[in-house]
Amino acid sequence: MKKLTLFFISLLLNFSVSTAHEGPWSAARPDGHAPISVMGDHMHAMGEWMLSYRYMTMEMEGLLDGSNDITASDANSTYGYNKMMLPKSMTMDMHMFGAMHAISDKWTLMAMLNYLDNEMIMQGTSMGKMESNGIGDIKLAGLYDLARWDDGRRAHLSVGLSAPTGSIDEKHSNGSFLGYGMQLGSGTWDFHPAITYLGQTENYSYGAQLAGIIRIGENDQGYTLGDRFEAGLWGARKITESLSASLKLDYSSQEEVDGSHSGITNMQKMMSPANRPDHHGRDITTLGLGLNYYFQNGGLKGHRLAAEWETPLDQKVNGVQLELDSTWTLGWQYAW
Ligand SMILES: [Cu+2]
Repeated sequence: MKKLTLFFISLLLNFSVSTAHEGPWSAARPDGHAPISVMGDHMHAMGEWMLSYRYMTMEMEGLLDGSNDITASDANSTYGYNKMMLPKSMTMDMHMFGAMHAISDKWTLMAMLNYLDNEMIMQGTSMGKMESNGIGDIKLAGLYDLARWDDGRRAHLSVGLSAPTGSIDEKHSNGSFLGYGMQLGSGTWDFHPAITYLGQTENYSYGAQLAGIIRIGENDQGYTLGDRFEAGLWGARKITESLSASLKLDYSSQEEVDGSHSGITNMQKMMSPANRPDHHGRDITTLGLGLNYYFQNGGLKGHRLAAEWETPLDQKVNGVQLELDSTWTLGWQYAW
């Protein structure tokens, strides 16, 4: 792992000595798209369509109090939580379907629909698994071209809105409501602004994106998920005409939940942090290593496959929460 990280870092350092790009930014290369975990990274030329599918799986295990590892016994003695009811691990799987269409060279429209599948294992085996699955919040966005320079750089703005199509009424098999992290949507209409900057040279590319999620109002259950801010920075090296490798650094910060789910009882709140609004949201910095493959010839010409693995460099949670271990994103994209 250490060797691989050094390899990617040396690739990025090499960047400064590589030759300058001739002509404008181009999507027709493997790193013409950002690492697969980045959303809304690119625009299309007028009339183009793109379909995409991403599978994202997030693994969480062990408890954190702020940025410190703690045991279930620590959480019991500090916060009075029921040891058996504390979460032990969680897997969040997401199937993400996307479509893009450029109605002009200035505007690309984007639609995204997610299907989520969550599973949480508790410390005590008697409770069984907590599970939830179903569609998430549908998101529509418009990407607006801000600038394109002749030397391979460009920038665009994104304005998006998600609708509360994901359920916030998910329950455990015993009939009690599941905690905030196991619900499938935010329950609110959310505004998603973002700004993206991209650049290319002959063999390298890089990008930066600032993005936010701003919740509008309060949902039907009387709470609002925390607003979110994210800053991503990545670089990629074109290895062949079809393959590129990438390195990404990402920082995100999400606030705690405001209000309280009307179906979650005070007893539930006392037993587990998963049911407490103030024990949600975190600051996290991750490192991502990825590969993009772009089919240039044959029957699959124009198709893209990509994989990215992300792991935290640093994380600080609000209150007591599960620790994020790693995230894998696998994706397919096809534009015509
Ligand atoms: Cu696209």
